[in-house]
Amino acid sequence: MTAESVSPLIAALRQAVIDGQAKDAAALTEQALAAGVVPRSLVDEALIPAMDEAGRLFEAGEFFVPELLVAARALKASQALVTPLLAGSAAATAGRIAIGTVKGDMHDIGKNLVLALLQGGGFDVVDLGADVPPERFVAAITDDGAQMLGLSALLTTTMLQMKATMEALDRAGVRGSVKVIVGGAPVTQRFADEIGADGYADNAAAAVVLARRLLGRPA
Ligand code: B1M
Repeated sequence: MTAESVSPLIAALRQAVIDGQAKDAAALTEQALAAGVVPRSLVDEALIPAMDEAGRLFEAGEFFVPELLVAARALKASQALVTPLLAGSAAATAGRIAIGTVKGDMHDIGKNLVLALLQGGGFDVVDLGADVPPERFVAAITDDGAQMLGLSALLTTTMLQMKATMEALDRAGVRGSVKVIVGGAPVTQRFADEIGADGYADNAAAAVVLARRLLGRPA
């Protein structure tokens, strides 16, 4: 298969996600994978651009929450097929990381991508899910043995919960025993510095590099 023959598949997958056609998205993902498309390019060239376009349509008043929800469902139908391939078969020896989207925030697509690539990078990853309260992040250290926490936020309102989580770690006396990385569309390096996080990554691949560096693992 040539690049010319697979690009219509990628374009069709992108459109199926925007249109919220979950069955089509799954079928096109299978076809693209069978045609030899690298799983990571499906994410970078179809899934992320599709959600960007859905967000643009939402901002333009052409999409409303129901359209975003069906687009997210279609994306997840594709993501379910791609994620195991992203995760690969690397042995989980690089360290234990607990990751979640902060309290009040239901966006979990980006968090799930970060999780998949961390797993692919050999980390043992505990998925805390979405809408995770600060106390649950604390418990991930005391009960689950996490050496690193990953906090994701997609809303300018909920990113403040990252600060609340840092404060909860301080109060519980566990801040010194864990590294904290943060990310998500509204989050910046400057914000990460302000709240005292150990690191910020603006995409999933960068999060893996950052986690390796902070946990002292070879790049
Ligand atoms: Co909402 N939403 N949403 N939404 N949504 C945004 C985020 C928004 C920008 C849309 C817009 O207005 N253009 C806007 C936020 C505005 C703001 O705060 N500035 C918004 C809004 C307003 C809302 C609601 C308030 C809408 C409403 O109800 N009126 C509501 C809030 C609900 C809540 O959380 N309490 C809401 C709801 C939803 C849905 C549930 C419908 C759905 C989410 C479904 C789901 O996730 N299960 C949804 C969606 C899909 C979006 C958009 C369209 C797409 C988000 C996404 O998945 N992107 C989004 C617009 C946009 O971003 N273009 C939007 C793809 C994903 C791969 O990217 O998550 O950025 P992202 O992750 C990247 C990086 O950021 C980074 O790596 C990832 C991969 O490279 N990263 C990390 C992420 N986490 C990281 C952690 C790390 C490191 C890197 O370390 C730990």
